[in-house]
Amino acid sequence: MQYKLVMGNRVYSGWSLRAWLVLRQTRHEFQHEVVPLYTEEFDLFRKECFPARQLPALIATEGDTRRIIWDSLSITEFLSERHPDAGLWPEDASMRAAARSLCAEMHSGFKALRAKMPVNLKRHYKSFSPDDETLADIRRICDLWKWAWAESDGEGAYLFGERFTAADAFFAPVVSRFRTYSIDLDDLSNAYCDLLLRHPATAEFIEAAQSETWVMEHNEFNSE
Ligand SMILES: N[C@@H](CCC(=O)N[C@@H](CS)C(=O)NCC(=O)O)C(=O)O
Repeated sequence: MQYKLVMGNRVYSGWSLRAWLVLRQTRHEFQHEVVPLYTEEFDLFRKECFPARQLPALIATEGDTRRIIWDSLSITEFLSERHPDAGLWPEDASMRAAARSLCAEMHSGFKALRAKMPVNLKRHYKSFSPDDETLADIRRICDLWKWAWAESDGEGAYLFGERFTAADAFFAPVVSRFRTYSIDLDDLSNAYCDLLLRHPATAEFIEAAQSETWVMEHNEFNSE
Protein backbone atom coordinates (compact mmCIF):
# COMPACT_ATOMS: atom_id res chain seq x y z
CA MET A 1 0.00 0.00 0.00
CA GLN A 2 1.38 3.41 -0.97
CA TYR A 3 0.24 6.56 0.73
CA LYS A 4 0.21 10.14 -0.34
CA LEU A 5 -1.00 12.73 2.12
CA VAL A 6 -2.36 15.89 0.54
CA MET A 7 -2.34 18.77 3.00
CA GLY A 8 -3.44 22.38 3.09
CA ASN A 9 -0.90 25.17 3.77
CA ARG A 10 0.85 23.91 6.87
CA VAL A 11 0.96 27.37 8.43
CA TYR A 12 -2.83 27.47 8.66
CA SER A 13 -4.07 23.88 8.40
CA GLY A 14 -4.43 22.33 11.82
CA TRP A 15 -6.56 19.58 10.29
CA SER A 16 -3.59 18.61 8.11
CA LEU A 17 -1.32 18.53 11.17
CA ARG A 18 -3.53 15.85 12.72
CA ALA A 19 -3.38 13.62 9.65
CA TRP A 20 0.38 14.15 9.38
CA LEU A 21 0.84 13.07 13.01
CA VAL A 22 -1.27 9.94 12.80
CA LEU A 23 0.38 8.91 9.56
CA ARG A 24 3.85 9.45 11.04
CA GLN A 25 2.78 7.36 14.04
CA THR A 26 2.16 4.36 11.74
CA ARG A 27 5.88 4.51 10.75
CA HIS A 28 4.76 3.62 7.21
CA GLU A 29 6.57 5.58 4.50
CA PHE A 30 4.45 8.10 2.63
CA GLN A 31 4.66 10.89 0.13
CA HIS A 32 3.15 14.24 0.86
CA GLU A 33 2.09 17.32 -1.01
CA VAL A 34 0.87 20.74 0.05
CA VAL A 35 -1.95 22.17 -2.03
CA PRO A 36 -2.44 25.84 -1.19
CA LEU A 37 -6.02 26.48 -0.12
CA TYR A 38 -8.36 28.55 -2.27
CA THR A 39 -6.14 28.53 -5.35
CA GLU A 40 -6.45 26.97 -8.80
CA GLU A 41 -4.38 24.04 -7.54
CA PHE A 42 -6.95 23.52 -4.82
CA ASP A 43 -9.77 23.54 -7.42
CA LEU A 44 -7.82 21.00 -9.44
CA PHE A 45 -7.35 18.80 -6.36
CA ARG A 46 -11.13 18.84 -5.84
CA LYS A 47 -11.74 17.75 -9.42
CA GLU A 48 -9.11 15.04 -9.41
CA CYS A 49 -9.89 13.71 -5.94
CA PHE A 50 -13.68 14.03 -5.99
CA PRO A 51 -15.55 13.58 -3.66
CA ALA A 52 -12.84 14.92 -1.32
CA ARG A 53 -13.62 18.60 -0.84
CA GLN A 54 -11.33 19.67 1.96
CA LEU A 55 -7.79 18.98 3.08
CA PRO A 56 -6.23 16.82 4.39
CA ALA A 57 -6.90 13.87 2.11
CA LEU A 58 -5.07 10.57 2.01
CA ILE A 59 -4.58 8.77 -1.29
CA ALA A 60 -3.97 5.08 -0.64
CA THR A 61 -2.92 3.03 -3.63
CA GLU A 62 -2.64 -0.74 -3.74
CA GLY A 63 -2.18 -2.38 -7.14
CA ASP A 64 -4.96 -0.97 -9.34
CA THR A 65 -7.00 0.22 -6.38
CA ARG A 66 -6.82 3.89 -5.48
CA ARG A 67 -8.75 5.01 -2.44
CA ILE A 68 -9.26 8.61 -1.43
CA ILE A 69 -9.92 9.09 2.24
CA TRP A 70 -10.79 12.57 3.40
CA ASP A 71 -11.43 14.13 6.78
CA SER A 72 -8.83 13.75 9.53
CA LEU A 73 -11.12 11.49 11.57
CA SER A 74 -11.76 9.00 8.80
CA ILE A 75 -8.05 9.09 7.85
CA THR A 76 -7.29 8.19 11.48
CA GLU A 77 -9.77 5.31 11.50
CA PHE A 78 -8.52 4.01 8.15
CA LEU A 79 -4.91 4.05 9.36
CA SER A 80 -5.82 2.52 12.69
CA GLU A 81 -7.45 -0.43 10.88
CA ARG A 82 -4.51 -0.82 8.51
CA HIS A 83 -1.82 -0.40 11.18
CA PRO A 84 -3.05 -1.89 14.47
CA ASP A 85 0.54 -2.00 15.77
CA ALA A 86 0.75 1.80 15.63
CA GLY A 87 -1.53 1.95 18.68
CA LEU A 88 -3.44 4.95 17.35
CA TRP A 89 -6.18 4.18 19.86
CA PRO A 90 -5.47 3.02 23.44
CA GLU A 91 -5.51 -0.75 23.96
CA ASP A 92 -7.89 -0.68 26.90
CA ALA A 93 -11.55 -0.52 25.79
CA SER A 94 -12.58 2.13 28.33
CA MET A 95 -9.60 4.30 27.46
CA ARG A 96 -10.30 3.78 23.76
CA ALA A 97 -13.88 4.95 24.24
CA ALA A 98 -12.63 7.94 26.21
CA ALA A 99 -10.05 8.82 23.54
CA ARG A 100 -12.70 8.60 20.83
CA SER A 101 -15.04 10.83 22.83
CA LEU A 102 -12.32 13.45 23.24
CA CYS A 103 -11.49 13.31 19.54
CA ALA A 104 -15.16 13.58 18.57
CA GLU A 105 -15.68 16.62 20.78
CA MET A 106 -12.50 18.21 19.42
CA HIS A 107 -13.58 17.40 15.89
CA SER A 108 -17.01 18.97 16.06
CA GLY A 109 -16.87 21.48 18.91
CA PHE A 110 -14.97 24.48 20.19
CA LYS A 111 -16.43 26.81 17.59
CA ALA A 112 -15.47 30.04 19.39
CA LEU A 113 -11.86 28.94 19.75
CA ARG A 114 -11.66 27.94 16.10
CA ALA A 115 -13.17 31.21 14.92
CA LYS A 116 -11.24 33.56 17.20
CA MET A 117 -7.90 31.77 17.30
CA PRO A 118 -7.15 30.44 13.82
CA VAL A 119 -4.10 28.21 13.51
CA ASN A 120 -1.06 30.20 12.45
CA LEU A 121 2.28 28.46 12.88
CA LYS A 122 4.25 31.55 11.91
CA ARG A 123 2.84 34.03 14.38
CA HIS A 124 3.24 34.64 18.10
CA TYR A 125 0.75 37.19 19.44
CA LYS A 126 1.68 38.43 22.89
CA SER A 127 -1.34 40.52 23.81
CA PHE A 128 -4.33 38.47 22.68
CA SER A 129 -7.27 38.41 25.11
CA PRO A 130 -9.80 35.64 24.57
CA ASP A 131 -13.46 36.62 24.88
CA ASP A 132 -15.73 34.75 27.31
CA GLU A 133 -16.83 32.08 24.84
CA THR A 134 -13.25 31.38 23.76
CA LEU A 135 -12.13 31.29 27.37
CA ALA A 136 -14.86 28.72 28.11
CA ASP A 137 -13.55 26.57 25.24
CA ILE A 138 -9.98 26.83 26.56
CA ARG A 139 -11.11 25.84 30.08
CA ARG A 140 -13.11 22.92 28.74
CA ILE A 141 -10.07 21.65 26.81
CA CYS A 142 -7.83 21.81 29.90
CA ASP A 143 -10.54 20.08 31.95
CA LEU A 144 -10.72 17.30 29.37
CA TRP A 145 -6.96 16.86 29.47
CA LYS A 146 -6.97 16.62 33.26
CA TRP A 147 -9.79 14.12 33.15
CA ALA A 148 -7.91 11.97 30.61
CA TRP A 149 -4.74 12.03 32.73
CA ALA A 150 -6.69 11.09 35.84
CA GLU A 151 -8.46 8.26 34.01
CA SER A 152 -5.21 6.86 32.65
CA ASP A 153 -3.01 7.57 35.70
CA GLY A 154 -0.59 9.38 33.43
CA GLU A 155 -0.49 12.97 34.61
CA GLY A 156 1.73 15.18 32.52
CA ALA A 157 2.46 12.62 29.81
CA TYR A 158 0.38 12.01 26.70
CA LEU A 159 -3.38 12.06 27.19
CA PHE A 160 -3.72 8.31 27.52
CA GLY A 161 -0.40 7.28 28.98
CA GLU A 162 3.19 7.12 27.81
CA ARG A 163 2.25 6.45 24.23
CA PHE A 164 1.17 9.06 21.67
CA THR A 165 -2.36 8.30 20.43
CA ALA A 166 -4.83 9.82 18.00
CA ALA A 167 -6.21 11.91 20.88
CA ASP A 168 -2.87 13.73 21.09
CA ALA A 169 -2.85 14.26 17.34
CA PHE A 170 -6.34 15.74 17.53
CA PHE A 171 -5.33 18.26 20.20
CA ALA A 172 -2.03 19.23 18.56
CA PRO A 173 -3.59 22.09 16.55
CA VAL A 174 -5.11 23.48 19.77
CA VAL A 175 -1.72 23.28 21.45
CA SER A 176 -0.24 25.27 18.57
CA ARG A 177 -3.01 27.86 19.01
CA PHE A 178 -2.26 28.16 22.72
CA ARG A 179 1.33 29.05 21.81
CA THR A 180 0.45 31.33 18.88
CA TYR A 181 -1.91 33.36 21.10
CA SER A 182 0.21 33.16 24.31
CA ILE A 183 -2.60 31.58 26.31
CA ASP A 184 -1.89 31.36 30.02
CA LEU A 185 -2.36 27.75 31.19
CA ASP A 186 -1.76 25.77 34.37
CA ASP A 187 1.62 24.00 34.76
CA LEU A 188 0.41 20.53 33.79
CA SER A 189 -1.29 21.77 30.64
CA ASN A 190 1.82 23.79 29.75
CA ALA A 191 4.00 20.71 30.19
CA TYR A 192 1.66 18.77 27.90
CA CYS A 193 1.85 21.53 25.27
CA ASP A 194 5.67 21.40 25.45
CA LEU A 195 5.61 17.63 25.07
CA LEU A 196 3.42 17.76 21.97
CA LEU A 197 5.39 20.59 20.39
CA ARG A 198 8.65 18.72 21.01
CA HIS A 199 7.28 15.56 19.39
CA PRO A 200 9.54 15.00 16.35
CA ALA A 201 6.66 14.81 13.87
CA THR A 202 5.07 18.02 15.20
CA ALA A 203 8.43 19.80 15.17
CA GLU A 204 9.03 18.68 11.59
CA PHE A 205 5.62 19.97 10.48
CA ILE A 206 6.11 23.32 12.22
CA GLU A 207 9.59 23.73 10.75
CA ALA A 208 8.36 22.97 7.24
CA ALA A 209 5.60 25.55 7.72
CA GLN A 210 8.18 28.28 8.29
CA SER A 211 9.32 28.17 4.68
CA GLU A 212 5.81 28.53 3.22
CA THR A 213 5.14 31.95 1.76
CA TRP A 214 1.38 31.92 1.11
CA VAL A 215 -0.55 34.42 3.20
CA MET A 216 -4.23 33.88 3.99
CA GLU A 217 -5.38 37.29 5.15
CA HIS A 218 -8.46 36.10 7.03
CA ASN A 219 -6.19 33.99 9.28
CA GLU A 220 -3.93 36.91 10.15
CA PHE A 221 -4.31 39.64 12.76
CA ASN A 222 -2.45 42.90 12.47
CA SER A 223 -1.80 43.28 16.18
CA GLU A 224 1.12 41.73 18.05
N1 LIG B 1 -13.44 17.97 9.22
C1 LIG B 1 -12.38 18.14 8.25
C2 LIG B 1 -12.08 19.61 8.11
C3 LIG B 1 -11.03 19.91 7.07
C4 LIG B 1 -10.93 21.39 6.77
O1 LIG B 1 -11.74 22.23 7.22
N2 LIG B 1 -9.94 21.71 5.95
C5 LIG B 1 -9.72 23.07 5.52
C6 LIG B 1 -8.23 23.36 5.47
S1 LIG B 1 -7.52 23.39 7.05
C7 LIG B 1 -10.21 23.21 4.08
O2 LIG B 1 -10.00 22.33 3.27
N3 LIG B 1 -10.82 24.33 3.77
C8 LIG B 1 -11.26 24.63 2.47
C9 LIG B 1 -12.74 24.64 2.34
O3 LIG B 1 -13.45 24.34 3.31
O4 LIG B 1 -13.22 24.97 1.24
C10 LIG B 1 -11.17 17.28 8.67
O5 LIG B 1 -11.16 16.81 9.80
O6 LIG B 1 -10.26 17.02 7.88
